Amino acid sequence: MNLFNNDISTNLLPADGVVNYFGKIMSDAEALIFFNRLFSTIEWRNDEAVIYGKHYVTKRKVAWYGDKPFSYSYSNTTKEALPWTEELQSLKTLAEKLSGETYNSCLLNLYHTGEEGMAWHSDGEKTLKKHGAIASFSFGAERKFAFKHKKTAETISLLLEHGSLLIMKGATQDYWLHRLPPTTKVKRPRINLTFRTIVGQ
Ligand SMILES: O=C(O)CCC(=O)C(=O)O
Ligand SMILES: [Mn+2]
Repeated sequence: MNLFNNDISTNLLPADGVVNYFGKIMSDAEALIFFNRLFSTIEWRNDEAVIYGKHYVTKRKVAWYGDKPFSYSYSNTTKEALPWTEELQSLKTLAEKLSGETYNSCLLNLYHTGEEGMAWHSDGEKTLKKHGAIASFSFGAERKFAFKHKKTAETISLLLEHGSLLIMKGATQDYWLHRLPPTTKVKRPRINLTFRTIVGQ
């Protein structure tokens, strides 16, 4: 467990990728303003997936924004990016400044309670820049986040705090899965934003 590691230069992964946790990068009050604005201004939709021909609708809500109306396909569904809002534009600029990388799109998730989470996956879609950085902001309820190595099954966990930033880069998506485990302990909502780079559109 790596719950309290808050040194941004430390790679949380032992090998095969780079994950830096910046911790809280703004005050709790500022993070609450972002949470409230994102909650009310983002066009939240229930996520849909087609798995083995069966149509699923998740309780978790999602949204997809970007520089252009990029298409994003996963689990056999396609979404078209909406234009940046003021808050997304300023968070994109902040992520670019802190990480030294650029991003052109953002996937957002709204988890109403701890019972909503996200299963093991990696963000290695062909439409994403290979080995491009992913910048992940968290607002609202603090949740555990975990990485699992695809070959060794080694697991690394940390807490994603209100107003925090996590960067995943290099070969991380090739070798590691990540998930947001569900928990009955958390009763409050959380918003997550992952800034990404779409290529070839
Ligand atoms: O909610 C999170 O912290 C992670 C979300 C995630 O992994 C994703 O959107 O691909
Ligand atoms: Mn992901």
